[in-house]
Amino acid sequence: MKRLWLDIGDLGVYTRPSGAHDRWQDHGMGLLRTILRDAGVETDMFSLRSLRSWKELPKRFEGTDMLIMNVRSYTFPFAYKAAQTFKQVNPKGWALTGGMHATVAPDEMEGIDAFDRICQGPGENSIVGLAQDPAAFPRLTLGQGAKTMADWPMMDRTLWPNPHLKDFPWPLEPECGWGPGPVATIITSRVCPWQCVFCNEASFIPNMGRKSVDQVIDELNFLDDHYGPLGSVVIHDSMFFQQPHWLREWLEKYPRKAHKVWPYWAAGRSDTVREWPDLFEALVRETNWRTVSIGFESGSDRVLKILNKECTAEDNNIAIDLLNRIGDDMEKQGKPAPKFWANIMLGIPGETPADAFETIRMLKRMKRVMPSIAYYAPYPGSALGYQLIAEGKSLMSKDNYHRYPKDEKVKGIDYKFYNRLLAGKYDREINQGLPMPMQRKSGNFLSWLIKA
Ligand code: B12
Ligand code: SF4
Repeated sequence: MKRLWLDIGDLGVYTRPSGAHDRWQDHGMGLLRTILRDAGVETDMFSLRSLRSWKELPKRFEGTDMLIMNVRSYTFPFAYKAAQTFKQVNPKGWALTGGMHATVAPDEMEGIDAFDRICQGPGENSIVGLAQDPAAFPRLTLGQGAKTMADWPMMDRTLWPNPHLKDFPWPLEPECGWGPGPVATIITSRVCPWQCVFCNEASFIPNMGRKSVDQVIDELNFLDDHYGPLGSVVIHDSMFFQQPHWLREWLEKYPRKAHKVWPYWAAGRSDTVREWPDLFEALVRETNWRTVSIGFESGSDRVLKILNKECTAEDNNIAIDLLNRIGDDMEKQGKPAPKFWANIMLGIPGETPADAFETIRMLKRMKRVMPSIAYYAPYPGSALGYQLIAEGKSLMSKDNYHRYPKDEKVKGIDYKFYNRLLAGKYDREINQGLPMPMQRKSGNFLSWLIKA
């Protein structure tokens, strides 16, 4: 059987200059292709991102018996179109799907006739059987995962698509402004235990053990030896700053055992930074946690409550002041200062203009920041997403999940106001609530609006 794993993402990302975040490789696909290869099940690989137009796709499917895809909600429209094309070329072929969208929106997946098998949940212990004998499974099937990430084989990154671009250090990844290239993206933990209503991934991703610190460092050293020298690391965990005992071991071993203390990007929460400030500061200073991604989301307590963020505006300010202080001190010592990657959401149902002004004030408080601002998007899987979909207020559909930064995502939200806000049109009102030094920062944040 000739099997093809189709990597899905925006067309053209691997053929023309594109945003770095559109170019990240897919760990789900890398892991499952490694497991398949180790079991002797061959798969070819092709990336939609290497196409310039959909017209080129049919010939890529010629002679293929099975199409396999990892479908997330934001790639669902592409998976849908690719499967239809596949069926036109190979009416008797199998289209095998799994991934996050299959897990959280099985009804939408089942509505697409071209998907022959839809696997919900993790796929580590199911993918081999499914790829060998799909007929033995019902159309909608529940996958089996590993108990702990320690059981994952080290992913073979040469199974990722090679974009063949001068600025793409395959099988490593290009730098994106967070640290020098080549970059190694890694995942050390799988599930964040909090329950923010726009995310709450713990309700749809089964809990699993974290990779050991040694395993993570060994993998980085291996990548450095074989494909390096590595420039920096991106830790793709939804929540890196959890489990203090693991973090303490990382603090103790990473500077000592890694070939180099590569600077890295990783995510935390403001309430736990406030709870474990010494651990946070030591990680920033001693392990080169150079880009600190925090889901601040909002500067307003009202909105943080709507989101069930379980962080307060005060937690946010304390985390900001702490990193500002660490940064000032490191700069004085001639060292590069850590920066925030500040995740911010606007256009949240129930948010007032006064709340949104508080959010921009919070951003201006950060001395060194790369804002990552998104208009709230109601994803299935999340509690708020499911609610808005049920109420008919979501503007995301199977044809436009994959939207662009300024796209409108929820009915009844005044996006004109938000576009004006990000263009700095309300700077006077915002600055009224701020001390002088913070007022100076430019109020134009439109270019920081990201796809969401
Ligand atoms: C890394 C990451 C990214 C990277 C993506 C890199 C890439 N090219 O894949 C970046 C930073 C670009 C990204 C962006 C976004 N992401 Co993201 N991301 C993640 C994250 C943290 C890890 C993904 C990962 O690699 N997981 C590990 C692998 C092993 O898991 P996996 O891919 O799901 O695969 C497993 C199963 O799904 C299954 N499986 C997968 N494929 C198949 C196929 C078959 C046949 C079978 C049987 C099984 C199977 O088996 C695998 C092993 O168990 C997840 C959260 C998480 N904890 O997973 C969020 C997550 C996937 N992202 C999400 C979202 C919403 C986004 C954003 C919209 C914004 C945001 N909230 O972050 C943007 C979208 C950008 C855009 N519009 O293009 C949601 C998706 C929700 C959904 N309903 O699809 C998640 C779950 C986070 C969350 N809780 O909100 N993301
Ligand atoms: S938004 Fe962040 S803190 Fe909240 S559940 Fe998701 S990953 Fe965890």
